[in-house]
Amino acid sequence: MLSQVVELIENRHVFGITTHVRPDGDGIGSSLGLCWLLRSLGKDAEVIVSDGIPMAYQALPGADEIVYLSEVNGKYDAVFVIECSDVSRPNIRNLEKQYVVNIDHHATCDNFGTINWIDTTASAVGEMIYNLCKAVGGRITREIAECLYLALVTDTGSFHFSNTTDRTLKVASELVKVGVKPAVISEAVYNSYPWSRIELMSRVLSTVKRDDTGRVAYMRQTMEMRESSKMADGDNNGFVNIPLAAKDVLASIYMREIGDREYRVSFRSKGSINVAKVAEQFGGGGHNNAAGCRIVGDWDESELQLVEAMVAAVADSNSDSDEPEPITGFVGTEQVNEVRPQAD
Ligand SMILES: [Mn+2]
Repeated sequence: MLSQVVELIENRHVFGITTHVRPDGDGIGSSLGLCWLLRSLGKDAEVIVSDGIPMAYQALPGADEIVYLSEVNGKYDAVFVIECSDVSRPNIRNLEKQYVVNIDHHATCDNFGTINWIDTTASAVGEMIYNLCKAVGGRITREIAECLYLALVTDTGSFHFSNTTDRTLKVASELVKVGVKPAVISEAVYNSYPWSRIELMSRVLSTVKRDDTGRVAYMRQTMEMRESSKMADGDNNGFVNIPLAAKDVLASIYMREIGDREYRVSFRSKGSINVAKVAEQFGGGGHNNAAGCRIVGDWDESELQLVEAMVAAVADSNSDSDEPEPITGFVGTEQVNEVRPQAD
């Protein structure tokens, strides 16, 4: 809990901070924000990850100092593990042998740390790091503010998901007061993709169809599409959400060919439609409105099974209530790593 984290920071000096592989804005923004906070308190801190971070986050203060490694040694007094369902998610060897501080806002998190601070009411870990800053008597510097703002804006879909609360907006307001320019951050996050994203998007969208009820949309991405568009990792983030922009579409399925007869599948939904249950039927998992799985087999046949399962899930939720609820959960930008553990 928070008081244990505060005490740990007061008593220890050399810290590592890490997050999950294929980090999202909350993972990277919160890690860097915490790093700047620890440094402002006179501590030694560095962010360590095992793989590259998306281009959109590379402009964050401190991103150029991130250390890439696959194994951690004993040089840290403690390692903060941000937004991870388990200790293997950062893909760093020997992490479990460290003094681990687990900080997350997901209910699905294992208590794998020596200290576990889980706050499921926080919109993002970024909001928790803000609270931590206040609790340790730190000052929100411009660097901390930019990192935490990015965490908030990405995890709340620019403040339009249902996880956005008055507290989220209050924290965002405080960060803007310190000098964050929301338009600059939004531009970096949402309007800085390479053209290959647009090319790939046009090809993927050319495959989109709806089932007979018109409520479930599904689309495909072949290996050839990805290769010919020279897509970099992350260029297809968020595609699965695009069909949800149609009023009548309540759920979306995005199948990506990743090998011979092998596909990675993302699911998104609106309101009370539970796509995690759909994903579980195929060995995957995730959240109510965002989930995923891997599937092996004939493409058409697999697609048919997925669509049928999704249509059933939509019918199930209709029996609960006649009116679709407003969009909830992580629908918007694709929060790849929000979907844990198997998705995307
Ligand atoms: Mn998050």
